[in-house]
Amino acid sequence: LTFLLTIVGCKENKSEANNTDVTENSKRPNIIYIMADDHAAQAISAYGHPIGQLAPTPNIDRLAKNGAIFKNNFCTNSICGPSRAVVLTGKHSHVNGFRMNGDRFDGSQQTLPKLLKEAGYNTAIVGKWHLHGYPEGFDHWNILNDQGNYYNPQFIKIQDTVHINKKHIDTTAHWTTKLPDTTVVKGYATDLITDYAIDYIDEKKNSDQPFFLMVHHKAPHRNWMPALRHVNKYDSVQFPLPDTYFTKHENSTASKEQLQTIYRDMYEGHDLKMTKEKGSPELAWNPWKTDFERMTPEQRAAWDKAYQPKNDAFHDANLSGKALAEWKGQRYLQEYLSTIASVDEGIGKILDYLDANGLTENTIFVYTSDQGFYLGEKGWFDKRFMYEESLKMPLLIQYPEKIKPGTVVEGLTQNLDFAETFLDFADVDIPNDMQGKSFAGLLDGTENNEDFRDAVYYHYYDYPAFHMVKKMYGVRTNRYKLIHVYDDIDEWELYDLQTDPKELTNLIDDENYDEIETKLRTRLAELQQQYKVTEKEFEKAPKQRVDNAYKQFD
Ligand code: SGN
Ligand code: CA
Repeated sequence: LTFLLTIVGCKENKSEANNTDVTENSKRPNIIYIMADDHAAQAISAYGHPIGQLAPTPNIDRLAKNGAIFKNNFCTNSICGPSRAVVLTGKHSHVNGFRMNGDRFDGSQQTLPKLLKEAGYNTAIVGKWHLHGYPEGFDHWNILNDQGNYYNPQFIKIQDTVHINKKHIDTTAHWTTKLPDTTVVKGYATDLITDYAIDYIDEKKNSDQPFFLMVHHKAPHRNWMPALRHVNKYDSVQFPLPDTYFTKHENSTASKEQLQTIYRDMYEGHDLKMTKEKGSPELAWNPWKTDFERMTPEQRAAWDKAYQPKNDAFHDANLSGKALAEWKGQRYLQEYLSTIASVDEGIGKILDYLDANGLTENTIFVYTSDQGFYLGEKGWFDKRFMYEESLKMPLLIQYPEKIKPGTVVEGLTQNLDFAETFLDFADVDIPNDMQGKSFAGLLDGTENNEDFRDAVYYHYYDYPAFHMVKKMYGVRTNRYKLIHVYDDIDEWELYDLQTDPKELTNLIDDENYDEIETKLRTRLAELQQQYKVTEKEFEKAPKQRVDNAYKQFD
């Protein structure tokens, strides 16, 4: 290991003993990294947004109370697989090679779990993987097949593939081409993943070896199916729809041309659980039947019993136009937030388990989401844009040994920094080729928020694809954001987050901002140089593909 580290180089050399001496291990912190899928900060009560206040997350909030809440944590590329690849490698998408969801993660490269494992940690992942291929660098894993399903999901365990790798399947194949004999487990995904996490901790709790456990929920990813115990949870709550719900997207072509508008693009059956007609449980537009057809007859009956009265009431109301669009926004929020209820309960269960077993003090407990999410702002769901709702990732960390209760981190941090921060806390050398920066100093109070970072770099590539959000890259500072949208258009957007936090006024042609624009362009170019961005990153998709995609998704 030392030899390897010398070759690749380290940002800061920790003592060699720390990497090899197992007696040191008992003092190293355990790391529990919990990442939800598409959990918006607006939907976590500790973040103070009105939606979160009406659908509180008391257990996630415990982390803010006992540890730290991050107010300016950003992803580098707002989409699932790429965010996960950044977390695993501490490198931007163009360096780790996973730019968009269809890509395949090169598991042979250096990753956080591999580094921790080499340094004496036991490593594990349970839940969503979504990087195609199978996890490497983990002693234990039990992952959802592809995106996973809420009810009776299919899991793939390490044992399955050890066997499979040798005998049956081509591990370079895409997930969906040939599934191994995986296990369909009866139950609800969020609860199962929580239980698997606790089983693993329970097994490791008396070991001398510290552990690193990644717990990746499917929830609250589309199609937002709550657990049966929560199907009526928010029926009588009126959530505030954002005042930008019907905005016209005056000066952003990408915003105009996206296909992620709640009242236009959501599937009435599959997503909004609307029925075809009064008195019938038959779902309206439901193109991917498998989410519902996999339920047992008992589960489905309980589900229909809960939804029938509210769906019948909807038919009676006979809504149209704006009222219908607003109703859909309400239904979406009810579904999304009641799906989160189980995630929050699961966090509570794990925290209680740690408390009861004396593990809390020496465990770094992280809660985050792979990116932000839209809860009706600008009329949208999903993510992908470089605007705040999608760019910001919630992040809360509890670590009693190093973090004072009630710490608020305002510095500009990123998922790019996670790997380095964990290595830092675990006292493992940080390789030079990682592109983030440990924010441990912001947590133990040895570093200033203002000095941590002045600007973050972003690049989204997944176009043409579902939701048709155009390719874009840009820079965000404390106050401003400059975005270049490219591919079938070439458009720049500039926002002043202080005067226009909802990013509705594109200032790119405003002369008063010329000087700021020039500075941002310079900073953007510097960041691209620092992160080793090459011309190759700005390739355009063939026009034919774009046209076909619009036909397919529209
Ligand atoms: C699915 C969803 C999309 C979502 C992508 C990516 N549709 O395709 O709405 O944007 O995943 O999400 S669904 O109806 O099939 O759920 S990601 O979090 O995996 O990147
Ligand atoms: Ca996601």
